[in-house]
Amino acid sequence: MAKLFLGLDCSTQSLSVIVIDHDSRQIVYNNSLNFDQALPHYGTQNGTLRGNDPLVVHSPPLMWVEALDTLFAQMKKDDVPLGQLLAISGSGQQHGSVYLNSCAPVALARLNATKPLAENLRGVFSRATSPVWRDSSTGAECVEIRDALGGLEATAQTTGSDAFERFTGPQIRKFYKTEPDGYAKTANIALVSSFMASIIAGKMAPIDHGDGAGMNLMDIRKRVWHPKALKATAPQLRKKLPSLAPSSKVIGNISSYFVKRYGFNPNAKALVWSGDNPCSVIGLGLIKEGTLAISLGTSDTLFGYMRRCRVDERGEGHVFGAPTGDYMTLICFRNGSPARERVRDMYHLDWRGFNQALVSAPPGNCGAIILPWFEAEIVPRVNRPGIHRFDLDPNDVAANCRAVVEAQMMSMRIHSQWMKVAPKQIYATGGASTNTAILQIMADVFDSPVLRIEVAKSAALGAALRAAHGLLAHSGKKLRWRNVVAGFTNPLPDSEVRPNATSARVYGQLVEKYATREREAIKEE
Ligand code: ADP
Ligand code: XUL
Repeated sequence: MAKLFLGLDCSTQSLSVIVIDHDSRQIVYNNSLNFDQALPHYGTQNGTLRGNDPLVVHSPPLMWVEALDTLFAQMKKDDVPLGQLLAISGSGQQHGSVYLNSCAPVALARLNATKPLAENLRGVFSRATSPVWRDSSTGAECVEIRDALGGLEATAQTTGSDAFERFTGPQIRKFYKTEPDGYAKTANIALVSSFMASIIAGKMAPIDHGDGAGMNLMDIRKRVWHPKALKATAPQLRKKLPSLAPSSKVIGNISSYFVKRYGFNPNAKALVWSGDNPCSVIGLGLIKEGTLAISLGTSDTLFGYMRRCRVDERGEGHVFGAPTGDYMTLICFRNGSPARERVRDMYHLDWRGFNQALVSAPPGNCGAIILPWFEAEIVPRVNRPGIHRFDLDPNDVAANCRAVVEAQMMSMRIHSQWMKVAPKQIYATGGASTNTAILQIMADVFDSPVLRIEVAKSAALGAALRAAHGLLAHSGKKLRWRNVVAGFTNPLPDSEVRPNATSARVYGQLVEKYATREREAIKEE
């Protein structure tokens, strides 16, 4: 019989599912439900709710609950053999938090299969909406937590990251300060990942070491809640948080709700969920050092596996737990695709024209540089948006197109140096990774081959692979991660872009000039 495993991904805009047959190394089903389109009564735009304050970005947790029912109903209709599934795990957008009252554990344990999930769980929230990772309204709380933990470097050494606005600790602190009654009524605080895992398992689920590291609350080395961080965040917090666990942990059997309503295998195991980035590390096969992933999406992110915990003392990058039991790093750059689009549109080009412009200027752009901070930047921290040009004529179309991509790649190289990883290869993913001209600049700046890998669903795939690994570990069998991911995570054939030695030498020098200009611009801010 086929060995089937299910992975879910509750992301910002959609709930996705992948079913894999692990023995034959095949994806046998995948589907996705877009929140705005499928559940318009929640009134979200791109999965989120916006109010008057542009810094506040929330989502309704009941929407995620209803999405689960809707997607499973579709799977039943599509004749997915749910009765054969052996284990289920999932991935959630990181940092988002769900606030539950004291009724939640009982409601989860007694889900009534004759009623929809949303009806079962409508009354369990002590806060109707969940702050998510796009929220950046907790600047004051970040300062308070950072100060209480002894400054930027100490905060990063303790929790794996400096205090960031989107991280869960600062978000919890803001809730406690601005809505003390709501905070007092909160008996349990979950992450998106642990909330969804709780529904599947029918009981409050642990938070795993990967997603737990995105909270500014976990001791990154000991993998336990850090007492000083809890104290700096809000009173009585320890009581409201679940336990921490490795992401391979089996919580129990799937809730009977899903067995009765959709015909799931009653012995299917429900595993702990993790964050989307830790899951993507598995879904992309990043299980040893030497390969980095760069995702060129709405934001550009650089991430990879890390064997030993090494923290960025400058507080720009993050260290999370990896599902392998080791670590992963992640750096998030806000001026990604939108910045490339801004320059493209400035000169009235399409992507073809942009690429022609890119290749008609020489590598290194004769020393011309742009700092493309169209929006406030996360890395490096730049609070005031601004475009800075050096030795660059604003009317020179080719040089400006080339400058923005070179700037992004050089910035990634500079700000990932703390990781001390010279990549042997880079996996490029995300919407802009289809653009070979951009990948050539990436290869030359990093002096490393770049291979394309299909990113769609890497988080859900990673979750399904984790389910396969977790079930085996639970039954006392050891399967090497290499064998878990084999056959699922190969780069696209013939997608390799090799670095050009002459161009790489040019960037080796230009990167120094870029770093100096960047430092000066930040000082002047
Ligand atoms: P998200 O992070 O929202 O999932 P995607 O990974 O889907 O985003 O990437 C979307 C982005 O891909 C768009 O904003 C667009 O700028 C970029 N993109 C799509 N095609 C190209 C192309 N040929 N060249 C450069 N960028 C592209
Ligand atoms: C990582 C981050 C995002 C979210 C949503 O720190 O904020 O990548 O996990 O995808």
